[in-house]
Amino acid sequence: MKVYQTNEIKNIAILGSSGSGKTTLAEAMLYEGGVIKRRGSVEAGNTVSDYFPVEKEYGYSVFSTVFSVEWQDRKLNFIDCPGSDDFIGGAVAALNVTDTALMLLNAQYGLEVGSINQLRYIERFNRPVLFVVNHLDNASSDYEGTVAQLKERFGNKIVPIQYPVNQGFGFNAVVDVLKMKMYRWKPEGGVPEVLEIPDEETEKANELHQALVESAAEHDDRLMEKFFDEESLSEDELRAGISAGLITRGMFPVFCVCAGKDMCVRRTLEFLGNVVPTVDRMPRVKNTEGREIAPDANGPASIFFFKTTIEPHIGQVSYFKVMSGKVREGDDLHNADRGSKERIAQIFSVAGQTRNPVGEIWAGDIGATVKLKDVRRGNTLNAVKGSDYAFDFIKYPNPKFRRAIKAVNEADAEKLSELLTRMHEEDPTWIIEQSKELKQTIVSGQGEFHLRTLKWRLENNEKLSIEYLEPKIPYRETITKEARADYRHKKQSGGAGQFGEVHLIVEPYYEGTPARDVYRFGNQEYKLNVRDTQTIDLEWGGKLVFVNCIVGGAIDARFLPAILKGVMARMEQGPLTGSYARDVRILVYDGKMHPVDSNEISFMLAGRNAFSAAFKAAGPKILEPVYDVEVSVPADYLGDVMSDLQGRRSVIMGMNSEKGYEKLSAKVPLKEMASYSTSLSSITGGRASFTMKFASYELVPADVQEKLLKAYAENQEED
Ligand SMILES: Nc1nc2c(ncn2[C@@H]2O[C@H](COP(=O)(O)OP(=O)(O)OP(=O)(O)O)[C@@H](O)[C@H]2O)c(=O)[nH]1
Ligand SMILES: [Mg+2]
Repeated sequence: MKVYQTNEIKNIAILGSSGSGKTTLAEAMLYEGGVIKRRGSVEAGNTVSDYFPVEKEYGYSVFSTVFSVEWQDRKLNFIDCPGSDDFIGGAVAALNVTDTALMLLNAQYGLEVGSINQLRYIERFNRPVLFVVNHLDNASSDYEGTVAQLKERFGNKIVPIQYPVNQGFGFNAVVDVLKMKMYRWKPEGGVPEVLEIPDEETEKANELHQALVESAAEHDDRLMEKFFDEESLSEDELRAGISAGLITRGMFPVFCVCAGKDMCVRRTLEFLGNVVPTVDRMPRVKNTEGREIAPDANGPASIFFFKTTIEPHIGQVSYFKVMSGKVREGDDLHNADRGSKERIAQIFSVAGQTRNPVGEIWAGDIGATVKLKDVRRGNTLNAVKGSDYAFDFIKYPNPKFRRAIKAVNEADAEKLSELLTRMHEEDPTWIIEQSKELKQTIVSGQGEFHLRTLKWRLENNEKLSIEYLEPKIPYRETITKEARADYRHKKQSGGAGQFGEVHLIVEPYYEGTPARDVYRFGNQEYKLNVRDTQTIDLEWGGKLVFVNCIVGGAIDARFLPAILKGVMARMEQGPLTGSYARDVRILVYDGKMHPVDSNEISFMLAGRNAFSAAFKAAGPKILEPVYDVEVSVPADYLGDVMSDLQGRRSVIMGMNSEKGYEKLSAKVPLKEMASYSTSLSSITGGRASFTMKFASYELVPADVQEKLLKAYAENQEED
């Protein structure tokens, strides 16, 4: 492959809901581009893009796949992204390193929830969009309905460039109103006949052509002037106008394909080659410092790694985009994120798992390399040591589904944790947490299916059996009123004795709670003398305020840290259910020592038990994590989704409509979100989606607290 210059390179993400035909389109493009000699199919499990065993097993994409097609002196780099929401991570990474989004729509279903989710990301990245309507050979294909949905959402930014003449079974022709020609294919697809537009189509074609001319003229003043003078534009002028409209997202052209039959694929490649913007025409990216970096081939060499795969027989394959300069085989580069040095032994242009060596690659281009020592996804390598070129800007969506994971055979535990780290490198939305608190390894992902895929890979690729368990909930404990307690720890039965007595008061503590020094319990008033206050930010959230009010040397100052240690031990394993405690103020105001037997352990135990007793007397409550949940659902399912949420102890916070979809926001306890993704998809037939984000800790209702205390007590008995 020749070395392509920055202004000859186009990076395109192929997006669209699951089943819209992205992988099939990729296959047809590779075939028309001469990269493969025969087209494979998803059904046969022999496509270039879905080459992972799990993808062949399931019959759809799990990972994004990079491939390139050389077309009319342009290098078109594509990333075929998985369409399922569960595998959204691949699309998010792709959108970070590509410029144009090719959104494939299934003419049978039009704008699906999957397409709308991805459109939100595309909007967030402000990417130019080309809509391509596929499955036109399907009996229930509805091209007009699909375009109408697009217009309802984007108004007159939607500009059809083609329309099918005979959609449905037997589809084989489109009218192209940029070229003002009709294209017709033989059953095997490929190269079309280019024909004059038949009479019965001319009126419609002219109407659409006029709309295209007007829209193209809108995006370029020079063209607008020409349009006012002559009311028409040449093909090249149309292309220039469309290109300008694409870059500003003022225009979303609509194309047609039948990927399954390889029809209109060449025309799409031609349009991509001629019209969508090259890297150098796109807004500049910013480095992590916010400084704009030009994709300048004469700049310092800098490459950003956006994807990793682990492949049999070769190990880690790292995919990168050249952010600046040129990279050659043999270059030594510096890792801006990890400080290590790397030799780029080989550089490849890729098509799925096929890698073709290329000696050199320029700014804007996408390539791959292997056998790197210490590079992770998100790292940047620079020719200049200490350069501020670093680009780790990929923000993956919050997880929505979590499970505890365990190797069936204890002996495999270590291997499992190594494999999980590797899987996370391949798909960063598989989030692995070794939770000290829950004493579980928690795997979080985008949905039940996402985690089932992980299980499939571990069991089939790595021959390691695992099981998923209910993840525990990271509850918290706190108190709701003040209480006083004292505890004497005494052990004086032979050998080294132990003695320590601690008197303390506890009360709830929140930011800004005023300090007090007078407390009343029963008829007795306690006037305290604050000597020293320590405010501790607890690693699990919340605060502990430890106040030393000891007077008259009742407890020697050297034992205060031991008392605090004892208290912290109980804060780490709360008195109610062994969960972390938070937001408590403790005032140690009295105690007793023994001249010989008092030591650290004595006061640690006395402190812990006095605190425990006071805690239990202070209206102790359990807190649960509550999440902000936002559900996007078609209006006709709103009622069912609302009542389902109400059955999950949720508080509905608000609702607003967004073009045929209702957006519902609610606060829901994590406990009630366990398998929400599965229920939501069964309630709405997969036509809804949601996001969830930790919001706060809230008191659990009394009945829930009761159940938790009972379960904990039963557990204690069993141990
Ligand atoms: N009839 C018909 N079937 C098609 C067409 N394009 C794709 N298909 C079929 O639709 C199914 C889904 O195609 P894929 O290419 O896997 O779809 P995808 O968009 O990659 O799906 P994900 O990988 O899940 O995102 C397969 O069975 C294809 O054979 C088409 O133009 N016409
Ligand atoms: Mg696919």
